[in-house]
Amino acid sequence: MAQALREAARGLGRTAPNPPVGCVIVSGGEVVGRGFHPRAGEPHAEVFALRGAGERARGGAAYVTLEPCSHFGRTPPCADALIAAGIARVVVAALDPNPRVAGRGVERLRAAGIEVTVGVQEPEAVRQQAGFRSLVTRGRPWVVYKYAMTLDGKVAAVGEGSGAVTSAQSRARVMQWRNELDAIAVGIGTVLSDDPALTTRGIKDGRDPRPVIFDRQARTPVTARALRPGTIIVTSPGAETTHLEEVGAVIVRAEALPDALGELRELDLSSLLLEGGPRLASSLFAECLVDEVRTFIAPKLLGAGLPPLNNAAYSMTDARALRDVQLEALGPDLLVTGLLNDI
Ligand code: AOF
Ligand code: ZN
Repeated sequence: MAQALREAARGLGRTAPNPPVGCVIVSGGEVVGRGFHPRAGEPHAEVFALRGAGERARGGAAYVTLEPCSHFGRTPPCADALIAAGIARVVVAALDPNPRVAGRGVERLRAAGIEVTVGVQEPEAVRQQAGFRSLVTRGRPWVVYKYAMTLDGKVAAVGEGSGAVTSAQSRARVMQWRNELDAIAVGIGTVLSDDPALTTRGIKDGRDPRPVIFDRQARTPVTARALRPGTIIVTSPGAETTHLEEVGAVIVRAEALPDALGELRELDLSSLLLEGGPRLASSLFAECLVDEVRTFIAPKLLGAGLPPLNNAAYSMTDARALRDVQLEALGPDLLVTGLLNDI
């Protein structure tokens, strides 16, 4: 299953609104086929793994990170393909929350006499599928707030634009995330002060996340580096956006943040990497719309500067505690990740 999860990861950032899924087929004690779902509309992971295995699939075991589907979508049911190939045993990490599947894939396999085990490495799989699961169960993308701060909790100096807080190693990790999440979001303040490009750099076969600029009054300059054909501008219903549409921006109009996120679902964006600034993050946090936090802490002191969140009116007893917290040392920096909402 660990290998199947690694296969699935190859599709991260490319499959929405579908999930990233991986499949490994084992027969006679060796791996005879592997596959992953590359993008919506293309065959599912099981199909690629079965193709690789050919006749060797007969009597073998399939390890799949998501319950094999039982429905006719853009592609035919994987449960039927596994049955037809003579697979004897199926090991599933997580059930599919899609109401068109939701346990029926497993039922179908069992009815055909296949031994099915569910729940192997389920937490890892569910976390990998957070975007897809969020779209299906909540109708909005999974929101990850990433920020880097000094040891005294500042993300930037007062009155200064960008300026790296963390080491090159930490910044390389951010590039991996940009490659793996569907969209990257910033507030108009960050666009005006830093003019970030919001691209993925230094990753082999990397691709750029879709830029999303939260810009209530449509103040994004047409010269902004993040503005390219397909860049999404989230703005208010009455804002004048002709200049932005002329350069290929996609305009999303919404009064409230939950509605804006719902609109991003319609654009097949399942995950959002929120990279600043504190004002947008604070608004999303206040409405419990930040699902996951990824925080770099650099061993530096600034003395004064901007905090990562600035509007929280919580007392310490009301502090939002992260779940499933993981710590990792990255060169001189510490990376802390955890969940604020359930997947
Ligand atoms: C699987 N294996 O690799 C994936 C699955 O429109 P379709 O035919 O691509 O179906 C999409 C749905 O199939 C998706 O919403 C999810 O429920 C499931 N995805 N299932 O057995 C896969 N990607
Ligand atoms: Zn399928």
